[in-house]
Amino acid sequence: MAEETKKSIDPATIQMLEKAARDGCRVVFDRAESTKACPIGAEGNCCSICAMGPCRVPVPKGREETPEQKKNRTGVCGATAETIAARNFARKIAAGAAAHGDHGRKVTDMFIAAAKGEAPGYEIKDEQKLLQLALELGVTIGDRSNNEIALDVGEILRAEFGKQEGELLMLKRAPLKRQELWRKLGIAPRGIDREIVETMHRTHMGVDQDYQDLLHIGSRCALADGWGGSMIATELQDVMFGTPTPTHSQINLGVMDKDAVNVIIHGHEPALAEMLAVVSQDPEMIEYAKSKGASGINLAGMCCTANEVLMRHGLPIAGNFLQQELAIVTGALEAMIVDVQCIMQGIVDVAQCYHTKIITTDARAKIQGATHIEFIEHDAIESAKSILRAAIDNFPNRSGEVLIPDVKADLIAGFSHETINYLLGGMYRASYRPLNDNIINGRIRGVAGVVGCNNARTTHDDAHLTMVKELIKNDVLVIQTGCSAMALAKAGLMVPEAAALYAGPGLAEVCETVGIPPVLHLGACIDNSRILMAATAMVKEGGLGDDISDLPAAGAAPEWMSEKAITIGQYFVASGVFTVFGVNFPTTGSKEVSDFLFKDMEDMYGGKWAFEPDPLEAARLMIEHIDKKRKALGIDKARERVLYDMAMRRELE
Ligand code: SF4
Ligand code: MSK
Repeated sequence: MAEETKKSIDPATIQMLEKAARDGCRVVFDRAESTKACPIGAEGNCCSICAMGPCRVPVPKGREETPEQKKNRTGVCGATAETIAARNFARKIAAGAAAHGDHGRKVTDMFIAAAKGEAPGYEIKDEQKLLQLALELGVTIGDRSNNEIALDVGEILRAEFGKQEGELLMLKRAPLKRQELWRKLGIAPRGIDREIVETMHRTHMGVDQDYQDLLHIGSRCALADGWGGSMIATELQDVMFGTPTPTHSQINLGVMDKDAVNVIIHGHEPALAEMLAVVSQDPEMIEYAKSKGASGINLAGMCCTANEVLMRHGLPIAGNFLQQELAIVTGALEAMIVDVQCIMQGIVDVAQCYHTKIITTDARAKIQGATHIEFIEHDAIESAKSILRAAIDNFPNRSGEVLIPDVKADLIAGFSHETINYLLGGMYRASYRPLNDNIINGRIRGVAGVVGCNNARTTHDDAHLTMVKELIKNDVLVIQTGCSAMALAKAGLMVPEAAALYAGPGLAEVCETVGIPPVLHLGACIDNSRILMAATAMVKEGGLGDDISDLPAAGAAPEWMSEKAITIGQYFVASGVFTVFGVNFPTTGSKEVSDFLFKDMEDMYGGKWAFEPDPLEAARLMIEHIDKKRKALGIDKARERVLYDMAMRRELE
């Protein structure tokens, strides 16, 4: 028991780890013990990009290195430890940008198909957002139909992926000062694919071998994700599936139902999940489930696909990244339906211990040993039904012990940046003014974006919870996405009542007045673009400087594991945000590269990286940065003076 407690702080996870051990089933936590991380690769000191290598260039431990020894510590081609670390880092950025970009491209293709009437079942759900996008992109509105407008919007945004020159259109959303800085530094991205391709080329053997230059083009590639691929995905998903509004739901393995056909949809893209949410309510499908002896169909999400359907349909979440195999261990999961990204190959082996069917649905993501049933967007309803039928057919195959942990929590999700606008300012004067005012008067000390994954090398969920509790205790409003948001939701911090229990007095007062939790769920990893938009809205509202880097704000990914997290971190830094990562950091093997990321980038971008595995210390760094920005804005005194008298309470209301 003590052993399992160290692996996770989540009681449902601990219970399922014990069951997996009883069942003789090996899961990710076991594999993390038997497969040790390579310390040389972890620090960025291994290069394997050509067949003269892999070359390992670690800093010698326990002895001072002479300049001569350092000079000779190179790969076979002569590449220095700095070049190797920077090249590895830039390649991670390119991979993350490619993942988000390809998601964005697929959404754009579907959006165009829906506008042409070639994807029945998908339609324009948020007309207002469509018209706003049309205005922004210069598309004629007049008396044209939504589909005609959407077709133009879709074509313009699809062209952003293959654009060869100029600048990405959505860069214009950033504060003017930020745009000018990107142009001056030569890091304003031209086209999404172009930046990814150029980064891959420049990091090929024998091309760009200046570590500063490599990190710089890495920034351009990352910006092509944050203000390009990810932002396009979020915008078009909102138009097609609806912009999220606050929604109540539940989270953790306890949302599974032992009497129903349990189906989990796992991955990142919402197209199939949206359709499954619809067809799982179809009386014909429910009857089919009953004909197999089940009480009905229970659909839940996992990882970011879960966030997508949670925000728009209130569908429950079964868990975050490290829980994907544990849902199978319950013995009650008929099918895990996966699309793309963050799907561990291990789920196929775990499924062999039980009766669960693993169904891959995307041509880009197949797994040996899984059943592949391709989801056809052009025939979405029938296609989703046939996938669901395969899950239902598996219900009679249940065998062995069924044990669903009696652990779940309530949560409120769906805080798009538009919703924050309405909630704070009211329907008739929607604005970020109240947020800015409460930051200026000191009730809210600042804002922190805490995002990212779980990592089997560190105690599951612990760093997320410890960091966020410390931040809100110090009156920092926390906004979240991805698996980090799920960690806080499971711990019960995403309900309005959490403000009185966990938040400092100023933040608690604002949350109680507005009726929001102290920790806001903004969506999936792709929706970190919503955080960029929220930060920009705060700048444009006035009173907190004229660039994102002036805001009393910080970012963190305390349990990151994915390359996408590095891309997100880099686009935050290049947008002016101080960003702290935990677990490990892939450049610590090179002092020069780390210094460039942890110090010099602040002079260039106004934002920089930090690495701090202790979540309390990381929170302290974030608060220190927020206080530094408050001082620079001249609003540090307001916070010292803040007293909650009746007049101020009335003014809040
Ligand atoms: Fe080694 Fe250079 Fe080849 Fe990298 S590119 S593997 S450092 S020889
Ligand atoms: S799902 S990228 S483990 S947050 Fe977006 Fe979670 Fe990280 Fe995947």
